[in-house]
Amino acid sequence: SQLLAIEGIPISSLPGGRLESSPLVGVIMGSHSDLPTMNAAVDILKKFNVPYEVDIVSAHRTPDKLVSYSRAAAERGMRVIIAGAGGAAHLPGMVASMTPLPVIGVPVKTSTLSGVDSLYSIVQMPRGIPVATVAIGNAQNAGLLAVRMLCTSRPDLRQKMMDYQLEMTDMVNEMSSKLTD
Ligand code: RP5
Repeated sequence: SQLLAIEGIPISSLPGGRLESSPLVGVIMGSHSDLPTMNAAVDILKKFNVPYEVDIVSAHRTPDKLVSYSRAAAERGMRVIIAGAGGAAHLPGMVASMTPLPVIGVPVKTSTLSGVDSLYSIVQMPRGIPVATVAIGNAQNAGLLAVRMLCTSRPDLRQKMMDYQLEMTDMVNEMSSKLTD
């Protein structure tokens, strides 16, 4: 397997990284520089105990890997792919063109155009090839959307999602009650 390092850590040794035998969700990104953004999706998958893998797949720098990864994903047992990219962000759309699985695109914020370039690249897909696009930099929502997709056939996950939503409600109510104290 490919040994990619992120700040000296091989990606294969990241929690839930390439060692996971049957990941349900693939979290991929165009560059190691996207990892700080994409970690929020990984955190959600960990919280919901969903098997996942993380990898770097660049539409431009590793085009052959893009093809092999996308074509193999469904047969490997994956159910959802989360793809983050910045700038000329072709990764999510190209993956979606080569797999029947749902693809969630995360537009990564860029320094030159603040991620508007990434957003437009990802959201403006042609008819026939959908990519579910989250807000700029919002990989947390990508993770949550992936879990919700899995919820359609997993009542246990659905329950966890409802608990998560209740937790948020409780948190807001608590903040609100502090304001009126
Ligand atoms: C895209 O180009 C990546 O997804 C990244 O967001 C952006 C910049 O990549 P680096 O130059 O930081 O590797 O392909």
